[in-house]
Amino acid sequence: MYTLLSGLYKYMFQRDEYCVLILGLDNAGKTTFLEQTKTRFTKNYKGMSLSKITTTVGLNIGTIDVGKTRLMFWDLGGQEELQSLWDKYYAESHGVIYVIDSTDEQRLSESKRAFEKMVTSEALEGVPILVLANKQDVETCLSIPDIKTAFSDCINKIGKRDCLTQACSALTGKGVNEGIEWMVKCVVRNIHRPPRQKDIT
Ligand SMILES: Nc1nc2c(ncn2[C@@H]2O[C@H](COP(=O)(O)OP(=O)(O)OP(=O)(O)O)[C@@H](O)[C@H]2O)c(=O)[nH]1
Ligand SMILES: [Mg+2]
Repeated sequence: MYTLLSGLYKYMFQRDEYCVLILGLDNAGKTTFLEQTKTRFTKNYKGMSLSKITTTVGLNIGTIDVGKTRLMFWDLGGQEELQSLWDKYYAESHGVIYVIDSTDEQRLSESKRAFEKMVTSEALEGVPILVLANKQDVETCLSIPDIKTAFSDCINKIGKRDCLTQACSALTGKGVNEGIEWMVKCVVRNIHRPPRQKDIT
């Protein structure tokens, strides 16, 4: 009887909550992506104008609900001196969204190094990673095959986990819904990192 009632309570009043980190070099478009995501997944959300977003010093937090799943985002600053703070959040996270600026060929190898360091961290073992090839609205940007080639020697390091590279424009919203829906599916089925349970408010 207790199990039945507690199951009913959970079904009615609780939501599974997952923490998702948004990482990548400064200027990649992480905060723009977060704002675009909140706008798309939250009814009547009136966020800041995307053109007013400035570099993140510290972190931005955002939450969206997709059905009975709640994603809590931590968007961390990507500047070099802030990257050393990323790993403080790894143990708590259920998923990572790694944002690449597809218009910045010069910094692609720097982005790859930061990605490699992140992906080989033990605290993130098995955690799904969504790689966003951002700024695809810019005509001259690198294509998905270009980016996959540049990151090809990371493949072994990714190991056995869900990983998807998605073309995206945080500015126009292209690829945002697809990326988020993929992440929801992955975190929900990842039995190694159980969700936090939160009462619906
Ligand atoms: N064309 C284009 N510009 C974008 C896109 N996403 C972000 N930007 C621009 O890129 C710049 C940096 O965006 P942010 O969202 O602040 O980048 P960030 O990754 O959060 O940077 P940090 O907070 O410094 O780590 C801004 O001028 C954005 O308008 C995109 O999809 N297309
Ligand atoms: Mg930012």
